[in-house]
Amino acid sequence: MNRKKLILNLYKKVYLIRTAEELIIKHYDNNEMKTPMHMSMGEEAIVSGVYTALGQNSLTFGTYRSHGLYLAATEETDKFFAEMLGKVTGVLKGKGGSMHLLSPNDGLLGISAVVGSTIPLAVGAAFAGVYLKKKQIVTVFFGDGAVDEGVFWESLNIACLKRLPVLFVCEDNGFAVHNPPILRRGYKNLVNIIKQYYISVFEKETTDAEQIYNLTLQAINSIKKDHMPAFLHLKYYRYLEHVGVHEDFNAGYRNKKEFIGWQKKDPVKLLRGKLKRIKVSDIEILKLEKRIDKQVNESFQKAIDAPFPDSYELLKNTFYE
Ligand SMILES: Cc1ncc(C[n+]2csc(CCOP(=O)(O)OP(=O)(O)O)c2C)c(N)n1
Repeated sequence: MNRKKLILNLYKKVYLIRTAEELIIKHYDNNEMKTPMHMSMGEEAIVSGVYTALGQNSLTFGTYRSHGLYLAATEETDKFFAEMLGKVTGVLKGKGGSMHLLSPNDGLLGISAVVGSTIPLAVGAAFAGVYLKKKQIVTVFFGDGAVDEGVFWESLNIACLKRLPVLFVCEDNGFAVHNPPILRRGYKNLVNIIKQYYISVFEKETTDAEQIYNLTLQAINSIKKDHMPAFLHLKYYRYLEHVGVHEDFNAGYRNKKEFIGWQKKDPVKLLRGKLKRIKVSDIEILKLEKRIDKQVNESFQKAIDAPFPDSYELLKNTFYE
């Protein structure tokens, strides 16, 4: 892929994620969406950069904060908004909400509300892939809070021991809800500990999706070449409250000054600036943005107009069926 095409592709994803979430913010307080919202704002470069680098044959798992991952993977918004509104046309017929998005056709196998719970699933999927002789990398996204769960260390251990093709992506926003690592961990530096395992470690503090794309390519190459898992540690700043669509700088656990610093390198603005620097015309950028604005608005309206599931749907796809 040439550089212009790559950056346009990345921009398409980050802009889509941001625009879709801005629409959620606009409507959320009207109480049309009954699902809790863990917003991706601030994190767009990670999911877009990593997902673009993964290639077609890969499998992915995420967390309850995965609007961005779903949109980066699918670039579709009809089923996305319908799910947020609990409509029958949604990803899971309106029964899953924001914390249960998936798209197996795009390799996105699942996300979950239970912190850390998709990490062993990814390791299991990688084990199955090796057993079945599929040349497949499995990527799992998780927050820095998930690292405080025992299941993370057990999964990491078995992936290293069995040299499984897992790409662990730690999206580190520095908080588990409101708690910083100093209140949660009896050790100093996460990455230093991970380096003691048989795993290739990559880390960068950047909001530039192109840099994250390139770092992910390096991680993927190392998995293929060394037959070892890889660990990607990426920092970002969560723009909004832990759950919900508002800012929470009055909550006392962080301050707005920091946020203003991160906003200067906002992933969407940063990539837009890059497009201009590589001489993509304003017209081309605006055309792309307008197309996405239209897609998002039309999808939202379709979701509003769609019916709710019938009550018999409630027990379908469950053990009671
Ligand atoms: C097993 C489990 N324990 C606790 C919770 C409650 N909980 C929800 S989110 C969260 C913090 C997770 O932080 P992190 O993994 O860093 O993800 P972030 O929300 O920052 O994206 C906790 C403890 C949960 N959902 N699941």
